[in-house]
Order: sequence, then structure tokens, then C-alpha cells
Amino acid sequence: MRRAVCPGSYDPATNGHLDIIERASLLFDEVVVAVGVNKSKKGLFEVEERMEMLRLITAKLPNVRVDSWQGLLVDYCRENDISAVAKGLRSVSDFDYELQMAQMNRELTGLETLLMANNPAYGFVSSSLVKEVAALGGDIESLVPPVVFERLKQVFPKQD
Ligand code: COD
Repeated sequence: MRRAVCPGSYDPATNGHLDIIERASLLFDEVVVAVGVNKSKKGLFEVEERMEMLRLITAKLPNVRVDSWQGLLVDYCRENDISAVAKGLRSVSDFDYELQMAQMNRELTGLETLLMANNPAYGFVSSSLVKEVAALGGDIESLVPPVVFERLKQVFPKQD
């Protein structure tokens, strides 16, 4: 079975993430969407909440499942029989960072990385910008899946 991981913080998931997950699910037999646990970095949403939102968002994709991991991605992949990482590329700065990680991961265990050109409609979308705009009362409805939009509305109620 060809299995890939789409790793990320997903704090929270955006339409840009979903686009990459959907496209990866067409290329692999199984895709694991893995939320990285970083104890030193407190996110807006708890890891369990991020996973719950991802489960709802990807429920329509039968070969996608959601998990979390801590530590080196290559170790997680080795333990779970995952042979490739699938990621999206938004910019040259993404590329510099991702290329270095891809090369390191290949050196460590032979783990391959597939870098997919992002959908230009979401090229400017990141979890951090979405949170910033939502916190300041901006409209992010078109940038995130409906379940995430509803959660962000609860966290940042509009103050008129
Ligand atoms: N369009 C397309 N793709 C997107 C978009 C968008 N708008 N937004 C995000 N993505 C994709 C990118 O591929 C990105 O890599 C991925 O989604 C995750 O994005 P985030 O923002 O949720 O996650 P990050 O960047 O905070 O997560 C970084 C990882 C946890 C994936 C990374 O640090 C990692 O792989 N760490 C593993 C730890 C490890 O093994 N370290 C050694 C590395 S050699």
C-alpha cells in the first residue's frame, strides 16, 4: 500500500490545507493527516480540537485519516509504514524551507517528499494570517472550511 503523510500544525486547517490533502488522496492509497504536537508552542486550538475539525473536514475522503505525532517526522513515518510526505508550496520561501527538510528527511531514513504547487486561489492563505484577520474582525469565511469558520466565530465573536 502506498501511504503518505500530510504533516502540519493545522491551527486551524484552511482551504489551502484541504486542497493539498484532497489532491494527495488522489495520488496515494492512504493519506494520514498528522498534527504535530509541539509542547513549547501553545496554539489557538488544542491538538484534539484541531484533529476533530480535520476529521469533519476530511470525512468525505474515504482514504484519509487523522492522527497526531510528536518528535521526528521520519520516526513517525517509519513506525507507521509511510513512505512519502506530501506538502504544498506557496512561495519561494516555502521552497527554501521545504527543500532543506526534504533533503534532511531523505538523508535520515530515505523518506521521500512530494512538493505540490499550491492552488493560486489560496496562495496567500496561512493559519496564522487567518487567525489574525479573524481576531481583528475581518471576514475569513472564504478561506477556511465551514466547520473551522464556525469555530473561529465562537473564539472571536464580532464586536460591533
Ligand atoms: N496552500 C498550500 N499548502 C499549504 C497552505 C496553502 N495555503 N498552507 C499550508 N500549506 C501546507 C504546506 O505544505 C505546509 O507545509 C503544510 O500545509 C502545513 O502547514 P502548517 O502551517 O499547518 O504547519 P507548519 O508549517 O507549522 O508545520 C510544520 C511541520 C510540523 C509540518 C514541520 O515543522 C515538520 O515537518 N516538522 C517535523 C519535525 C521534524 O521531523 N523535524 C526535522 C525536520 S528535517
